[in-house]
Order: sequence, then structure tokens, then C-alpha cells
Amino acid sequence: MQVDDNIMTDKLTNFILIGGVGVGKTSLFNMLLGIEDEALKTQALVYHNEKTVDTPGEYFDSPRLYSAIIQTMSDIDTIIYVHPSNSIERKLPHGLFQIYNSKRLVGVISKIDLPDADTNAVEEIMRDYGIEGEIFKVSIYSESSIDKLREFLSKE
Ligand SMILES: Nc1nc2c(ncn2[C@@H]2O[C@H](COP(=O)(O)OP(=O)(O)OP(=O)(O)O)[C@@H](O)[C@H]2O)c(=O)[nH]1
Ligand SMILES: [Mg+2]
Repeated sequence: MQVDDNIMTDKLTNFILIGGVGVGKTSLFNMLLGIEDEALKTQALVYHNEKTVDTPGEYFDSPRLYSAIIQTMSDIDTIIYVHPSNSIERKLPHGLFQIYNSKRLVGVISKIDLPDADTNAVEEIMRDYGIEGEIFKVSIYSESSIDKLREFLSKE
């Protein structure tokens, strides 16, 4: 487990980013928290201030690792599911979002700058997955798209 401190996390509610390999979780995480590092492949759970977590896509993509996500989610209030705008692949672990029905569930459609983006199709997938609340459309190349999500996650 990697632990890091960052001033921005004090202002944000605790959250966990989950989704497949390469969907853009770490890039988003870093922008939300004001971390300037380039997103490298995530190899393990990365915690900032104990309750803000980035996860490796493998945890989501391989059934034998689902238990790691489930256990990690248990402490966190907001679950952010990230799905890229240019993929209509459905591989949500069955019932994952229904395990903790007291948590706030948020959808993020990532990489909306891509030419083959189809945000309507991805939104439909997210609704089928049981995400009833907010769905944000973001690109790391659009500061304002990230600002909207950051504002939503901010405590004030
Ligand atoms: N075009 C575009 N590319 C993006 C965007 N966000 C991330 N990427 C690229 O997608 C690739 C994967 O991004 P990561 O943030 O490492 O993805 P991840 O979900 O953390 O991947 P894992 O750690 O393997 O689970 C990188 O090459 C990023 O530069 C975006 O908004 N638009
Ligand atoms: Mg990552």
C-alpha cells in the first residue's frame, strides 16, 4: 500500500475510483488532487490521506481480485465508477454496486475528447449498472470538466 499526503484531500470527501485497466482513473485522481505526476500504471491500492483511494484496473477486471475492491470500498463513502467514452464493453462484477447500498455511487465517463466518444451509449450502460445519481463527463484535457467533479466532491 502506498500512502501519500496531499493538501487537496482535506477539502474533498473520501472516495474510491474503480474501473477497468487504462480507463483513466489515475489521470483523473491526480488532477482532482492537484498531483502533477504523470499517471503510471497503478500496481497496487494508492491511498491519499487514508480514505481517498485509486485502484489498479486489474482489481476490477479479474474475478479473483473482486474481494480486494469490496473490502476496500467498505470504508469509503463515495464510489466513483470510471468508464471510457469510447468503449461499450460491459464487464462490471455482478452485483458490485449493490453490495453497499448506503454509499453514494457516481459515474464518470472519461476521455470525452476522443473522436470515437459515444457518451450516450456509456450513460446507458451506467444506468443499467444501477448508477442512479450523477454522471460526469470528463477529459484530462478539459480543466473545467474536472473542476465540476471536484466541486461535487468537495466538502463545503
Ligand atoms: N485522450 C485521453 N486520454 C486519457 C484521458 N485520461 C487518461 N488518458 C490516457 O489513458 C491512459 C491510461 O490512463 P491511466 O490514468 O493510467 O488509467 P488507469 O485507469 O489508472 O489505468 P490502471 O492503473 O492500469 O488501472 C494514459 O495514457 C492516459 O494519458 C483523457 O481524458 N483523454
Ligand atoms: Mg491507474
